[in-house]
Amino acid sequence: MHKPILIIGACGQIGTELTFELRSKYGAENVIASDIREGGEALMQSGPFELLDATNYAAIEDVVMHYEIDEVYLMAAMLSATAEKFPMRAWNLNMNSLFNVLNLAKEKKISKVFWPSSIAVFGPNTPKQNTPQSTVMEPSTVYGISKQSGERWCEYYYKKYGVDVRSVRYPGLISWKTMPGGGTTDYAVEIYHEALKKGSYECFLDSDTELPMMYMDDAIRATVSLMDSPAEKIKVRSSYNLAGMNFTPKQMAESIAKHISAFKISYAPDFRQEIADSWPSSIDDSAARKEWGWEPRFDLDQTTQEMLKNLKG
Ligand code: AKB
Repeated sequence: MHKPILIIGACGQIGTELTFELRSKYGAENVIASDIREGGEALMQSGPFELLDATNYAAIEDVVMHYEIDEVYLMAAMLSATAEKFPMRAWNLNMNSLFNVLNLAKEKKISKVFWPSSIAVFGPNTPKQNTPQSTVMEPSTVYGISKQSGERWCEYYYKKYGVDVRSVRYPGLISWKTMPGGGTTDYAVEIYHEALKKGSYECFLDSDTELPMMYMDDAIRATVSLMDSPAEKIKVRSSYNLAGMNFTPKQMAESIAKHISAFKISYAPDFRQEIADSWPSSIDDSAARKEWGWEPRFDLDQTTQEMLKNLKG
């Protein structure tokens, strides 16, 4: 039997689907979902849930001791667009929550940690195409600075204290079960909802802004596979580059128009354009492929098909 798992930030876009996947793999009772607020009905009814503030060390420790938690997935974070509006709140949430979990592992109260990083660790001076695993980073957003710092701390805790922490740099994630909130790549989810509702979408990024993206099924499979891999295979203890597909809003609109022929897209770039312009267009994920066998399955057209089918219901 698998030892109990705690998911912090279980009601968000990734947390929701991760909770469902881990519950089906390890049994609902072995996966404790937690968040600062309650989530959707399906999630709340699928197994144990605790209200939990990721910045409160004592509260997390209580839950860990009570359920004899062995692994923590820390999914709570403030994303790029919101973090630009509330820099200190973003820094406090993104960093303190990470320290709380790393310190629990350092004190041997848990034995494994998953913490997500992001393509936001890269900045305007990073090579844009096929961005290498190790390269110039210099992130220019609050969120990116917190993720890059987090990566340094993960590696430090691994080297100094032997903490088994694992991480991937998620690209923009596309999913239908739970909406994303406060990200720069959110357009790639909103567009499907609006296409079905109104047949049109006004995009907050320019037509030719190419970004790395991934369908949620691939992201969850990558996460579970990294956590399942034997420790000696995990050579990167900051965070692994992870790639799915790359496309522009224009290409996404063309993919949707294959199903909804009258679909129209217009462009009204806002402050999020500058964030997107500072990020890579494509990612080299050869380290993840070589070291723990990562391989994406979904391309843009397959993603469009899945999104439209599931959102139609
Ligand atoms: C965001 O847009 O902030 C996130 C991310 C790329 O980490 N989706």
